[in-house]
Amino acid sequence: MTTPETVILALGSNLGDSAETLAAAVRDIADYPGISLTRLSPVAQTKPVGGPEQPDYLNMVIEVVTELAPLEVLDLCQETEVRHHRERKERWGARTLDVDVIVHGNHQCNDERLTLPHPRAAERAFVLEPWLWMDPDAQLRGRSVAELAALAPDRDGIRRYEPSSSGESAEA
Ligand code: A4P
Ligand code: MG
Repeated sequence: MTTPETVILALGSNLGDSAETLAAAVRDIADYPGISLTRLSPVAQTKPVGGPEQPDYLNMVIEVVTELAPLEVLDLCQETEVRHHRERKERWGARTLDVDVIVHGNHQCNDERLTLPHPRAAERAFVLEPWLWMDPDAQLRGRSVAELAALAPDRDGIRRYEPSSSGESAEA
């Protein structure tokens, strides 16, 4: 155990009932021993970045405060993915749940299991936009998340998730 750190986690889902999966995953993480959930973002509906053709994602970020070490936080992210039936078939493929560690305090890490800060977060609006909605003053690698989000190539593919209007049947 060390001093408490502020940790940003990014959640994504594009298989199954993604809205329910995200809500349940946030509850699971908040219930985990040693974790205090401090903030959570609205949910974003996002166009897929990379990988094969696949459905839109729902993405969100949460802020937790914890004394758990970075690799312990990664373990809890991966346990949460498994609990929600994550299967790893292809990189960047569709998934019921992805939980990534974006930052863990000021830790920098290049372990074979964990890179911190997350190596692709700074260029991904599907992480940056919800983070900004949650915390307009957020910083990543010494730059404002607002500035990074404005530059992200996928920024036009992000909108607030509106449960009542996003179902396929609503498009008929
Ligand atoms: N790993 C290393 N560092 C980290 C970290 N900071 N957080 C390792 C989490 N995991 C980290 O991840 C692969 C390996 O990364 C793990 O074994 C872990 O030890 P994975 O979750 O098994 O596979 P993945 O998610 O398919 O790969 P990757 O490279 O992490 O993908 P990304 O970069 O997370 O991208 N488009 C939209 N709109 N929304 C999305 O959520 N997600 C992806 C996945 C692509 N396109 C997307 C979305
Ligand atoms: Mg991942």
